[in-house]
Amino acid sequence: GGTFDWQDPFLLRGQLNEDELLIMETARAYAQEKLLPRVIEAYREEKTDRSIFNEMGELGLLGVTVPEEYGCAGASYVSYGLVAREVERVDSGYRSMMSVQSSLVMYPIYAYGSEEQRQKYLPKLATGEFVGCFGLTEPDAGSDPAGMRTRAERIDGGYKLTGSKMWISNSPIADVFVVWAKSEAHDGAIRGFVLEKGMKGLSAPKIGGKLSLRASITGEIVLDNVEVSEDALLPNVSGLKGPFGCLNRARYGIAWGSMGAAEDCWTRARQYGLERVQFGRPLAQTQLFQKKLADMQTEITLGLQAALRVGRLFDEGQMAPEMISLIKRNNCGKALDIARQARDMHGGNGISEEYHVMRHAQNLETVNTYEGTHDVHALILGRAQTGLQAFF
Ligand code: TGC
Ligand code: FAD
Repeated sequence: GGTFDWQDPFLLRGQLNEDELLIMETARAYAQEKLLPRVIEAYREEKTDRSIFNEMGELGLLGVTVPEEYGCAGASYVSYGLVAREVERVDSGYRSMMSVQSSLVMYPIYAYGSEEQRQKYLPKLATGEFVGCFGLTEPDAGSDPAGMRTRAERIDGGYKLTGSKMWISNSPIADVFVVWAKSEAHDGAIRGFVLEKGMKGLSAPKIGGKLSLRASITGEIVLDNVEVSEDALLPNVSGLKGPFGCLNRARYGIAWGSMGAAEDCWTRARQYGLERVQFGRPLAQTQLFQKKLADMQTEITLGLQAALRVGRLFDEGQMAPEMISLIKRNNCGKALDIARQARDMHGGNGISEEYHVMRHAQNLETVNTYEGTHDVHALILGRAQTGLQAFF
């Protein structure tokens, strides 16, 4: 017979190999010991701590799937997912900082870059000496990135970039900018460019007033006739499949990460219910409270098992993007529901920063929206099963 572990009903731990367990424990210890103690103030003050990149880099938590020859761990996609889960157990914004660096900056430089670009950027992005950002979204092109206006014009020896990007994680503190633009020299195809802080005409003003993801800095990218040489172009990809190849990886990580945030909400709600007494008994001894806990446990167990399955397929080279849409959409939507429930189960205390659940709920509003909204992923899955395009 088996034993039932309420926190790990399907014995997920037992499905991980030694390397995966080690990287998970490293990430968990770092997140709980170093990130958790500073998150309340970072969120309240809307302050992003740049040194988090250096700390994560030191532990090998940046670009974990990139090969060792570039200073990275060369680990599995399951390992990457486990890191995302542990970091987002503390805060979705911290996971954002990590996943943009890993999946949206290091991955495209590795997968689409020249050997010189790899050597120049990857080791420093791996240690956190460089911070990266990824510019796809624009003020008038979010769900529909094909509608972007940013242009690369051919000039002598290179390109001139013009346009603006909106809602870009890490951009105000970034050293390296992976930017997507329609390139006139390539028949208007979308191409990737690697820009560097300090280039003439390049700026990245911070977007203030966010009521979600406040520990992660977000900005614009303004390209005012930025001139770059030929070696800024990512040579080995053309078209939307370039940025989408990066998004597949980030979305996969978010499917794991959102479950980490949900687990934190669930276990905090359970603990609160055991301690809080009303009507002469613990809240956790009421049927409604237990039903909510059972629903949370069920959705988290299923969501994590699904993420692990897709991670294994990823590592076997069997990943299809629709699988990722399925788990990104499901896990983010369920995590948001769980965070809102946990907030409610804490009563008035639930709105206070010291109980953490309201912060998770606010963060998950962003997580459910970025990297393809909940509804955009429904349309991707709808198209895949009907063959009918419903976007436009
Ligand atoms: P569509 O016609 O479907 O495809 C155009 C080309 O792209 C290829 N493709 C993919 N390739 C690899 N992986 C995928 N997932 C792919 N999806 C599409 C496709 O094969 C085609 O290639 P080709 O060679 O035939 O040209 O494109 P569409 O314009 O109809 O797109 C529709 C839609 C809605 C699915 C898509 O545009 C979409 O996913 N929209 C959502 C946009 C989005 O996710 N933006 C994210 C911005 S980055 C971000 O949010 C970072 S936050 C991170 C953080 O802080 O953690
Ligand atoms: P819209 O596309 O305008 O969508 C608005 C609403 O309309 C949504 O509910 C959507 O589901 C719905 N909708 C859209 N199209 C359809 C349709 N065809 N049918 C039915 N409903 C539809 N982007 C980057 O490039 N890099 C980053 O680092 C980055 N970081 C971000 C960080 C934060 C904090 C936030 C909030 C966003 C970030 N984004 C980033 C942008 C993010 O990817 C976009 O916000 C997201 O893709 C949605 O685009 P939009 O905001 O333009 O919304």
